Amino acid sequence: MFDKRLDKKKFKEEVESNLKLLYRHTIAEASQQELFQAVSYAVKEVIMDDWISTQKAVKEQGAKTVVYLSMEFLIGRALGNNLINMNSYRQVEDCLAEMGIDLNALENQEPDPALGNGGLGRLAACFLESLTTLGYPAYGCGIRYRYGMFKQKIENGYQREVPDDWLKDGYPFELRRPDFTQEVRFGGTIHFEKDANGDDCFIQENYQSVKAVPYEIPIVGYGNHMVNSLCIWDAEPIVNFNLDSFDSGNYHKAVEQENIAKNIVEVLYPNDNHIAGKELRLKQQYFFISASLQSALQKFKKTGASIFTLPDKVVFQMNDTHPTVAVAELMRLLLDQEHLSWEEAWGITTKCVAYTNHTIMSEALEKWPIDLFERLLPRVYQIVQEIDRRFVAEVRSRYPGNEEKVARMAILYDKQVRMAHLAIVASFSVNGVAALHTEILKNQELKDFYEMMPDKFNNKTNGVTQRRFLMHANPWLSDWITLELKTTEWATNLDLLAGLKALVDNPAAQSDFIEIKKQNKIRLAQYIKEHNGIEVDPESLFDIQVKRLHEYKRQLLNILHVIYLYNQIKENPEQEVQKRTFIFGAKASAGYIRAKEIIKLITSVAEVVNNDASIDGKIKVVFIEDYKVSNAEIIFSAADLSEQISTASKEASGTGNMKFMMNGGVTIGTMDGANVEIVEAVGAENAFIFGLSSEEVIQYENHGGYNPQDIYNSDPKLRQVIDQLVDGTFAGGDREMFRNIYDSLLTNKSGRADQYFILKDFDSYRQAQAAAVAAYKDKSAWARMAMMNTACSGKFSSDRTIEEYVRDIWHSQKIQVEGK
Ligand code: T68
Repeated sequence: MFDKRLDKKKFKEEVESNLKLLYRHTIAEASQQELFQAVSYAVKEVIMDDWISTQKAVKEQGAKTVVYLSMEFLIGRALGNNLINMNSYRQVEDCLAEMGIDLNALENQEPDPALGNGGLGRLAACFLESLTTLGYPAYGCGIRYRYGMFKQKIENGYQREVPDDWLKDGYPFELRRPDFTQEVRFGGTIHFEKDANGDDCFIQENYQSVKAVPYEIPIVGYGNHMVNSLCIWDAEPIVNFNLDSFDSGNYHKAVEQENIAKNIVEVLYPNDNHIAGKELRLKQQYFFISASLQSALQKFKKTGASIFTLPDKVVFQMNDTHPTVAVAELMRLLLDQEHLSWEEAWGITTKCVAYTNHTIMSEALEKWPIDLFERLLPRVYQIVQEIDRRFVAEVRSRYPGNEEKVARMAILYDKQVRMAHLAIVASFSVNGVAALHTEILKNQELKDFYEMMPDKFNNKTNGVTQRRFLMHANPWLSDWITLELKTTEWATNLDLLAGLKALVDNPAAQSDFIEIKKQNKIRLAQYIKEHNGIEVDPESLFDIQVKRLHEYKRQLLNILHVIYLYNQIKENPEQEVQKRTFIFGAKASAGYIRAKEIIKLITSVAEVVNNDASIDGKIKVVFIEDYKVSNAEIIFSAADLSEQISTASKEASGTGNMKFMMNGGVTIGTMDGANVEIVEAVGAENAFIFGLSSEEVIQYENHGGYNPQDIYNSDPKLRQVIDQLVDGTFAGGDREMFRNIYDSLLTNKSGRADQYFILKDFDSYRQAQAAAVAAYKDKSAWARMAMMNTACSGKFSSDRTIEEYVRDIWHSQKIQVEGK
């Protein structure tokens, strides 16, 4: 049932009135962007009612609120998804069509808010959507970056970063809330004095401060009238910019304050799984955490409840260590503003904060130099010192004489603040994001902590929302599922997809499934033609790897295998081969040179392969520019093969793997992250698994690696591929262009040779690829496999993940919202 408030006549009037109000235009005069804005405001108008009712219901029902603290929320476009969740997509689509407006074209006018890097930020967005759909009061707290993740342009095969000016036309779904402004202070000096009541009181002087102004974005639940909020903080100068001032001292001060504020929220750091350790980043962290916690405490205090009941009403979930300064900031507010004792404040804090770990990559472990931390956050640092002092005393009493353990576990060590240790010590829950990842945390990375406090540790395997990644991304498959299952209930109960298992051997169902996949491949082929100017054949096997570019994710293994295939085809021109299209999409962090070299290699191989008439188009290689949430939705649904080929033990979970699976993509992958659970759910016969296990990788790593030269010497076809990196084949004769990549595989000039076991896994990958292609020949068997993947993907809904967080960590309650 569509939302009655989006009645066609009313909706049309609303759009017309918005166009007039915003632009003094009629429908005929309006540009596509203006139409997008007017339609979005018309939708927002309806959302507002539910937003207000939700606020009221939360207050009245007094349920516990989940506050999800995250530096990143990769929310993607809102218009289409809001309509899906309001059960009104088709209704509005028809209504607009009658007005001569194409909803799909309007959706493409929306900026794709890229306030995140990759999996971690997208997970936060899926979680907010699931929390809302399931009826739990929650809000996300983050940063309103002026520029989000950069836009990627490929020029001459190289990545160029272009600023993402997502706010340039105005973002219709946000709401500025100046009434809830907070002040955040940096630096200065502190001392304590007695106040009028004789209480100790901390005085901070000569500090810099900025105003934190919240903007709220509605998060619309599916079919339940619930609307939670994502609150993102903007920074503004605290002094008023007085242009009439002739006092140049004031003028400069005002400009300076303006710049300090502007800088903080200027741009998202474009690194995933890597920490640059810049002062501005710590400023961003403290800025949004201090604002969020002050605001949460104010809201709580308005209810009049005793501060000691805070843990019954709020839980702060820290999305990785980036928000971990929350531990000390909450202590500061409880000590200095609420005047609690240390024990009282610690008692509350440790019942309110929980921590999710997303990586074991050592370069992603956040550590701040103490001098920087202390200079920027003097009072917070004092508190961290005291937390560390008490914790170290506890470790010493538990493990007398074991100073090595103390050194390994301390929060402050080697002139650094170890944020993960601070998070673990204070949190009542520490979770990994897939079963294998959590085991590695417990047995390797965080072993000391697990031994000392085993009860805190738990696993929460990631999930993704089927409303965006199936219903919105793949309307054809969604309609078919609804038809076959005779219900739309799978929208909120993805386990129902298991009902499709009954159809996997049914020839008619198989051919429907194949036809839907083909339509999605045609849609992607059109996108590729339009955006990359490359013609690809929708009849070919679509083999897709889309994710951030990182050495551990091994896009290099994939492209080396493509080179191998190319060589084979050239050597055996008569041999029948399966036509294949290898599709890549990946952004590299701006400063990650090796990752950028790998992009150049992929685009260079594409250039040669796609233009070699002698191979008769048997393989094509496409690098999709600017991989982002909006084109991801088109990409996942079009895959035959889903590449999940990280070095085992390195990918904490992965979530793209789940999006492909839901859409009937078959995994070719290693036993890493959530792939393990995907294979467990779908059966090993419905996936192509290869490579070293995580135990084997860890074994090798503990013994200094392995010798790739042995493999290079014993596998002539692989050797040919590696040699082609430096014989100019893919570099127009330039032998140096890919020298660094070559060296990284064979020598240990920069660290361990072949650190990510590419040569070691190559043969096994080649075999898995061959097996996949052989399986693809049998259309019916392949359709069965693909359908099994969709049918078994129920577990990977973020609804399941959220229910587990609620059951084991948050203990929050659902609320009811009355729709108008
Ligand atoms: C990802 N992490 C994991 N990090 O790599 C992925 N890092 O396996 C997992 O599925 C996903 O988190 C969700 O749990 C990231 O995406 C970052 O983006 C990041 C950002 C800043 C600093 C460090």
